Amino acid sequence: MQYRNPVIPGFFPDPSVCRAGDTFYLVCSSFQYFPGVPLFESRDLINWTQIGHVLTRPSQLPLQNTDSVGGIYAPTIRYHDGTFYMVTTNVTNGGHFYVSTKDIHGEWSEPVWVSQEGIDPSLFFEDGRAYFMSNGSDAQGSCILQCEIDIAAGKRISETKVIWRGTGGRFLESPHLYHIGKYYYLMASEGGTEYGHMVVYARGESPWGPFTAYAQNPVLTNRNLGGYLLQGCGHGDLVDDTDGNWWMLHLGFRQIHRWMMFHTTGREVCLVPVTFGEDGWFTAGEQGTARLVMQTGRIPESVTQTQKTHFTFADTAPCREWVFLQNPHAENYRLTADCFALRGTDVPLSSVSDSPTWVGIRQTETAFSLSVSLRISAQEAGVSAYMTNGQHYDLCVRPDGAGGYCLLRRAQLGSLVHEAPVIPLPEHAEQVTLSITGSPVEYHFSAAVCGTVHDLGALEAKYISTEAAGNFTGVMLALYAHAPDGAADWAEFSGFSLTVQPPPSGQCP
Ligand code: 6LW
Repeated sequence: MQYRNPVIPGFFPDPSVCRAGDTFYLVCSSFQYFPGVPLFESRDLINWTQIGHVLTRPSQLPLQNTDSVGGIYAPTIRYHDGTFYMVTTNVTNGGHFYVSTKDIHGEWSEPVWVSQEGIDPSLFFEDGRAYFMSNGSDAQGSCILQCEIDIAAGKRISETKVIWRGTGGRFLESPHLYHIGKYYYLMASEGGTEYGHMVVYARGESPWGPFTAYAQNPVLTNRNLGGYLLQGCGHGDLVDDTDGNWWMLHLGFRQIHRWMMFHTTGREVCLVPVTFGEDGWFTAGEQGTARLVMQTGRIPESVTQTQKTHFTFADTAPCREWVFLQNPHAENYRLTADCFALRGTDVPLSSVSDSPTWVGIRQTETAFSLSVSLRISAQEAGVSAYMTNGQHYDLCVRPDGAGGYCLLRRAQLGSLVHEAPVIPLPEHAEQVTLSITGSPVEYHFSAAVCGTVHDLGALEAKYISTEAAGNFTGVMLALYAHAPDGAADWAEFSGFSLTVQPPPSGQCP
């Protein structure tokens, strides 16, 4: 059969995967968003359902002063002895920690903090021991660090040692250790999470090494596939299925055009088969690359890959698809299946020192159409194609300062803020329907009020891309309210409709 990459589209970076019986579980990094660490479930590795988040309470997820390169970095999920563990780093507030649960559909524990340098912590369990690794550096350069911990107490019980120095690529990160057959395999990434990204590995006969690098590293990279839409492939984790086949879940992103090196939909989750040779070395993907369309004989023809393409308030949920910036102020949200009511505060969208009234859903494809009705209220309220606090395109209604209201389109591109067009609304206007239509290269804005449709023009996608913003996240389609003078009013959004159009697989280069 054939399947399409990404298997999870949209901003879901740094995947880690485990299997419990015949079910796979996957987690991703989440940076400044609350709740944190999206959690997915799958039976076949190509259809993933988001079952919630791992970090659902502010006590697990302090996000004060967190921006789009802060907060929650790459997590690892492992299943050991009936318990799930998720370990990650809150780079802004606290460092490495892990949480655990016996009920994957329930709540997770309070965090247990572990002090060790670096990012990208991982766990490896064997013979009653728990090994904790992360990336790090010393006088000789980048390295993978490992110590043994008492998992119940969260205490380090051995000294931290350097176990590998990688193959010389920059940003050695995302270590994971596996014991498969005769060898311990240490897999990691190098090259950075952009166009030079790659997966490398080494093997040894003990969890402490010494490790010998695979001679054909990198085992997976798209860095030499110029003009190919899927780029940045790296940061992977291995899992075996119940037939004994090995797979790698890894991140990749899709350029907006084959000759435009920009991406807006974030780092996404891809899947490639992994094959062990008789010599015990493994290969991954199609000759070491990940493709938008993969052929495999390992998944039965009876399994079909599906993708959710239509989203409404009724078939999505706050804290599942819908997330907040930093730790939200709950008193400013009334979210139901019919209506999202938001009460603005004086915290603007550009803030990183506090949480604005903002609720967003991922843009999972470059081609989409969104519309929502807004009941006009005494504050600014609208929709935003939001990459970071400094890079967003907004379509909103706000008081004009003379007792009326105006409709406007805003581009915030770093310190450049452009508000145009600004269209006065009729005095009796109560309701406006706001629309954004996305194509790979632009966002087009329009609004309908009192029977008139206003075309507010288009803005280029590349200016709010990750390459322009310099962030680790992807575009969120958000509803927001802002009351600069602190007016306490409710902006009511209803009739939300978001339809995304995956590219036809035949058109993938
Ligand atoms: C993550 C690191 C990386 O922790 O980017 O792609 C960092 N790899 O491994 C942030 O996502």
